[in-house]
Amino acid sequence: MENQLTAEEITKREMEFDAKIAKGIVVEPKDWMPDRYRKQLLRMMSQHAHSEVVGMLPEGNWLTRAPSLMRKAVLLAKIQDEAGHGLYIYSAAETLGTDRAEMIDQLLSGHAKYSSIFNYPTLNWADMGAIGWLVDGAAIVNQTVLAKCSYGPYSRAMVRICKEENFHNKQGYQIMAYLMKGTKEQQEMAQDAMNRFWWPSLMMFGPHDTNSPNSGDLMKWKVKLQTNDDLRQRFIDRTVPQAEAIGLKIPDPDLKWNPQTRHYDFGEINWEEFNNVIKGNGPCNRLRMKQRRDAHENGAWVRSAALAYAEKHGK
Ligand code: FAQ
Repeated sequence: MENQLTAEEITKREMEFDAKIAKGIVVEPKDWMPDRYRKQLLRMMSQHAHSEVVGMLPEGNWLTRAPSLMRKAVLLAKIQDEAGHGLYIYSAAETLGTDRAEMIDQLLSGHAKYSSIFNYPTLNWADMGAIGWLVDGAAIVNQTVLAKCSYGPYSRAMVRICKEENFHNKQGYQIMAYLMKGTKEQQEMAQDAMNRFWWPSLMMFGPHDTNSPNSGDLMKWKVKLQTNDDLRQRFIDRTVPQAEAIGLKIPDPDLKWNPQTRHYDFGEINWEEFNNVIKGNGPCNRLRMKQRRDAHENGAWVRSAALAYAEKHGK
């Protein structure tokens, strides 16, 4: 820890640390690291883990109303995967010295963030397609890069998570493609889901680079290898042709292929909406927190039974 070292020693260690990062050497839990690196990682990893867990709620809303047994089984498997992702990331975050219970307390007391996207309602079955395709699609674009980040436990968790997110992404796209081959009502349902989830999916990548206070540290230390805007662009470039292939329209009048840059130009995100959602005033923030707190209280007996079992069997 830094407080046991003199200022000179800290400077020397920080220079060694920066040189190690520059060489692409992966940082492991027992290695020395600057306090700020540890804090930034914890902030990002805890919000990521909370996102996976809160992210189960909008899809959980449709478990009892899936249109067939096969769709229900697939959705259930996907939601269980998200719970697993939360656990991998909480475990990886614990290697930085913060207990999982503490991170969960921060979430339940409203002090920790989770992704803005999960504060939007899921109003029709096509929303399950839009979440798998767009939300998991955005998560993959971000996480494929995070799988190469400088912190070993986080990068290794991302490798497995990305494999599972790929399956989620394909099942979501398949739901949308299936609906687009269906009746006029089904096509309208898919387009409605697209209209509501497109812009919030772009917001998942965070503020513009010029308004992103954490990017400087994170890029310097190779936690982030690409900026918020670069990843957002990459997501748009890969998603627009997928939408076109099944006949869905992107709800952005300014969206246009730019032959010079070889990227899509697109309209401005509603940052006022984004800021409101991350401040807790989105359409479902209060509901999500209530659902999470209720689930935590209702699960108390499971945690105490598991603890009693572990104590009895010396685990
Ligand atoms: N929502 O300085 P930056 C998933 C906050 S997983 C809420 O740019 P940073 C799987 C940010 O925390 C989705 N808050 O921040 C799934 C910071 O506030 P703070 C989650 C946001 O860290 C699918 C402030 O704004 N993925 O979907 C958001 O450099 C389906 C300033 O921002 C990850 O978490 C936002 N969208 O970049 C599950 C990936 N954007 O903390 C279920 C890991 C920004 O200083 C179903 N995280 N903020 O108070 C990251 O890559 C980064 O943390 C960013 C933000 C890109 C999210």
